[in-house]
Amino acid sequence: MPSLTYRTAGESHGKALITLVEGLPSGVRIDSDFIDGELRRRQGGYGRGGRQKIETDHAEFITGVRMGHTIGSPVAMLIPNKDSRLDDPAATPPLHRPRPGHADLAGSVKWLTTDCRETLERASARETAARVAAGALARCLLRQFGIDVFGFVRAVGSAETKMDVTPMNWRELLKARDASEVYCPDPAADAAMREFINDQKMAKDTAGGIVEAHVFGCPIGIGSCMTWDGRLDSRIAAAVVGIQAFKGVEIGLGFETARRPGSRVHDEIAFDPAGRNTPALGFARSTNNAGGIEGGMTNGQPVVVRGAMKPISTLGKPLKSVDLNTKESSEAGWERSDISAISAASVVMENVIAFEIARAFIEKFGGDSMPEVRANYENFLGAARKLPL
Ligand code: EPS
Repeated sequence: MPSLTYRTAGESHGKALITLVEGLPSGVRIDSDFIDGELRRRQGGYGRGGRQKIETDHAEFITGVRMGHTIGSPVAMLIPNKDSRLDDPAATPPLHRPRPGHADLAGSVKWLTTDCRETLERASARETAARVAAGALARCLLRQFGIDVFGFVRAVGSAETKMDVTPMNWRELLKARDASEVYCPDPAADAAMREFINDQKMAKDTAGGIVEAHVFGCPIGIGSCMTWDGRLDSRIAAAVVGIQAFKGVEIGLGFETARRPGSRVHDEIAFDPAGRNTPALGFARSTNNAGGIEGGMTNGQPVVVRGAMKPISTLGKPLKSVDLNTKESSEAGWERSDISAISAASVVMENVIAFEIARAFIEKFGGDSMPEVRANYENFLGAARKLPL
């Protein structure tokens, strides 16, 4: 059984972004409104630059879908770039002064050019639209098994929400998040975050932040402790730190686990027969410090992930740099950019995590068609409920 995978292609100001998803079973109903809704959310947020006023991202299905559902063949999606001008040298002039923090310097040297544009066009976070399309497509499958993902902005600069997210309150929080320009469901924190972003704008500076995602409804046992790259936490960490500008990832209590004794870290196990028919099979925890993953496998509790995004590296008041042609000291180049893309980053993280969940789900329950996947899923849960066999 081939695993579920995706690749992307496309430059920021090229013709289009492309996503190729392989390994989906036939019979996944495509919810185009949902996928485009996620693309629209990725375009939004407080502190974005001018580009998002130009684009109206939409994923066009080129292959793999017939009459609104997958047919088992590779799925290619195309997101056209309206601001397409890569072959026009006047509209995309060379950039010789690398921005500290961006891919400009390392990429130019690596590909033996002094024009940073050759690298920045692909390094740009515009590519995350293609990843969101992949994740949102995977969610069309996950939602058929009651698996949902909720992402939001936890912190921007010193502004942070202490809000608890639970299986009971997340749908309410989702409404509050969608009413917030920063994508933070806590109105007081939302105001403080906007203020921090405004301050950076005034100072011609930029802002990063911390985003958080919760995955609800995962059955026990997806992922594996048997191989390092089969561990779900290892894959999630790679997917999150693989997002442009992400510098750190935490699962559950994360780095805080290192500061506490074991008795204040590990989540005690109870059994509640009333929960026997849920994906957690009745195994209950009063805390979820593990963030839903033990031994690289889901344990039936929500999967909880945080990612740290550094501030955007294009500064209105540029940092010192060096001209790659003359080697003389100079200010870094400036390109149209965002003051903060943290809200968009929450959408990207939520969707790349969803894809990793779907990949592990398909590894455990995969089949050629959705009825086969459904049968495998029900069969496993039925056997697990009967333990000891
Ligand atoms: C982005 C598109 C880009 C940037 C940003 C994210 O558009 P443009 O370069 O045309 O203004 O706004 O990219 C970066 C942060 C970056 O470092 O390149 C998008 O669609 O998300």
